[in-house]
Amino acid sequence: MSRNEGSDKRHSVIGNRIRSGETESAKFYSSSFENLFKVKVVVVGDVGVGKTCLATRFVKGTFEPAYELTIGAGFLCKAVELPDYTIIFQIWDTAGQERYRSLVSMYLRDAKAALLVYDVTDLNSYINVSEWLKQLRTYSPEDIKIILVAAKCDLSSAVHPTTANEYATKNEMLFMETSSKTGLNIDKLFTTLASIMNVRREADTDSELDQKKKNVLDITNSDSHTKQQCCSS
Ligand SMILES: Nc1nc2c(ncn2[C@@H]2O[C@H](COP(=O)(O)OP(=O)(O)O)[C@@H](O)[C@H]2O)c(=O)[nH]1
Ligand SMILES: [Mg+2]
Repeated sequence: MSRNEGSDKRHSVIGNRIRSGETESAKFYSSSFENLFKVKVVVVGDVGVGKTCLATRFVKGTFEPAYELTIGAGFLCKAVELPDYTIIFQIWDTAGQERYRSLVSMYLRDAKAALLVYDVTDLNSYINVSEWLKQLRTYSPEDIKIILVAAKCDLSSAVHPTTANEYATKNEMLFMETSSKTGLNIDKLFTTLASIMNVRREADTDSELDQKKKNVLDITNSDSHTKQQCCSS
């Protein structure tokens, strides 16, 4: 039985909502926040590569093909439970258009992880990966974890996965083939991210724990705000 299992009967994280049951969620989290970590993930890549579908597929478990263009950025939250701790992913789904590039760099500043997405049917979106990587390396923290994500793998590919995998390795990224339509590797993408995050090492001091507690409570209290920001709702 995992450490959090007993508590899950009263509280569960569903989509962008942290639900509380018999007791107030603040009380619950103040007793168990040591095992709860918030990780900001930024999703970048050209417009139309499937960023919004990917975030939505992971958080809501659905594929809604006719997405509107993302304006600026919006975020969704979902928890991933590992044996010893739980990570709450705050997933920032950004707009891929050129005019939002400077805005994207703002979101990168305190990102702990990034998903750099290209569309396997669109060679141009793969060619542009190097531009996105440049932006990531310029504006995000040095120790950011990046996964190169091949999206729409249910369709025939214009980019050989071996080529993309080699590029990823050379540039210190992981590589994963996904499909938001079929669900291929969507959960695995985030459990992989969770397993490489080094959250324990980052939260050693009391002040960091205090900040983390505050962050968790912020999420707990900001459900309506979160909903407004979600591009897909
Ligand atoms: N076949 C297929 N189409 C997808 C997939 N993911 C997204 N799409 C389609 O690609 C288009 C753009 O997706 P969207 O998530 O809005 O791209 P974004 O601009 O990067 O956020 C939409 O028409 C989606 O239906 C996928 O995994 N498979
Ligand atoms: Mg979008």
